[in-house]
This record gives sequence, C-alpha cells and structure tokens, in this order.
Amino acid sequence: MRDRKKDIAFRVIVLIIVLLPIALLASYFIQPDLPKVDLVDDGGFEQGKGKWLLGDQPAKNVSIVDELSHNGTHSLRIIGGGQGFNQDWALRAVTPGTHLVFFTLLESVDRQDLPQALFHLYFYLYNNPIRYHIDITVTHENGDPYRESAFDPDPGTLPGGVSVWFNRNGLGNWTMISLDVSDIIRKHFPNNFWPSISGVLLENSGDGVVYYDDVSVTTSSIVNPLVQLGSFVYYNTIGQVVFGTLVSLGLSEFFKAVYHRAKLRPKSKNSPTNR
Ligand SMILES: [Ca+2]
Repeated sequence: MRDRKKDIAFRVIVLIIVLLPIALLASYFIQPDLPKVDLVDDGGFEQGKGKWLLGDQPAKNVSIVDELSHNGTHSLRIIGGGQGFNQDWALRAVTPGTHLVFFTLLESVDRQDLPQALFHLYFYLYNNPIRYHIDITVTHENGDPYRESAFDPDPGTLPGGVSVWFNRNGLGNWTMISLDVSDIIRKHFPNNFWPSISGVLLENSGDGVVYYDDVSVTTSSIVNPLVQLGSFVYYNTIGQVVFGTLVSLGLSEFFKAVYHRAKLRPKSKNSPTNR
C-alpha cells in the first residue's frame, strides 16, 4: 500500500515536470486577451519632464509646449534637426500584440524646409548585446506612402534594425502612427523568439518643426514566464541551463516511468492474488 502511494506520488511529480515546460510553451503561442500596460510614462507630456530625458543638445530646441496638442494641453516640440528626447525602461519581453502608437505633427517654417519626425524604438535580439532600432520616419514628401525594410548593424556606426517610412503626410495635421512591434520584429528577424524592448527616442531628423503627443508602447501586463526567462537568458545563460535541465530531467523521468510501468504490467497480470 505504501509502495503504491509512493508510486502515485512519483508519477504526479513526473507529470508536473513534463507538463510544466509544455504548458509554458503552449501559453506562449496561445495568449488570451491579457490586461495591457503602457511602458511609456506620460506619453502625453502633460506632467512636465517626468521620466523623459533630454539629450545634450541645446534645450531651447526641444521643449514641452502648450501651443498645440493632440490630447490634453501639452505636446513635445522639436525645432530643427539633430535633437532628441528619450525614455528608457527596464528590458521588457516583446509579447505577441506589443503595440506602438504615437501622434506627430509636421510644420514647415518657410515652406522650403523638410520637417521629418524620426521615432526610434530600441530592441534587443535573443542572446545578442547589440541594441537594435525600429526607426520610424514620418515625412510630407512624395514617395511610397509606406515602406519597410530591415538593415544590418554596421560595426561602430549604425545599429541594425527595421526602417519604416510613412510619406505623403500633410503639414499642420496630427498623423497617427500605429505599428505592431512583435509582428515587425518577428517578420524581419524570424529566428529570434525572445526579443525585448528597452525605450524610445523622439527626434526631428529634418529642419522645420516636429510635434509629438500621445506616445504609447503597450504590452501584456502579465509577462509570460517563458518569455521572461528568454529575456533573463539574454543577461545570464544560467536561465538557459536551468530551462534545459528542467526539460531533459522531465523527459528522462517520463521515460523511466514508462519503462517502470511496462516492467510492472506482466507481473500484476500473473499475480492477481497479491491484491
Ligand atoms: Ca498631450
């Protein structure tokens, strides 16, 4: 009787060890509508500088202003090129449905200049220390209304990433830019299961004036443990080792149990009086 209890306990443990990684893997692909969280703090620029950081460029060209806004009373205004305003957060796994939205307004000062909003979303690929970008350029120039292409890192100069262009946008109107971050990264870097995002940088890459408002990067508030483990692996291969060990331990115990059961079966048939 005691042996039987032990046997059941053993099988339950084996079942848990085997099923846990399978369940985690399945939950990665089957994600119900989980609650979302916005990683950008005050993307509407209504609470002052807050967590936004100003680059080392002259502050007079980058400012939170109350002259124009898409929502609320304030927005970010960048005059001329080469200026930036950024916000970083702790590395966050890109779960399916991770979404980027922002509003931008382009303004020409003398009708000769070419204002361009340039928005960077930083991301990391699995087990790779290079910080990649999704670079989104919004212009009012002619050309394809939308184009998208991946680019490789250039050592010492350019990070790798995906370049996205939205052209033919009118001057003086708020334009909504909306992208599925997980789709874009997976499309151009298909062999990386666990990308992570770490922050945004907002620039004006032309001349003229560029405004930004209502910046948001939404992702699942509950980070899938397996995806989180993938991000952890980026920092420390211990995560990978632990996961690999769990899977192999689970499988080996499973096969042991199957073997044990196969050995027991003929015995129990031949000795029914033992029961
Ligand atoms: Ca606002």
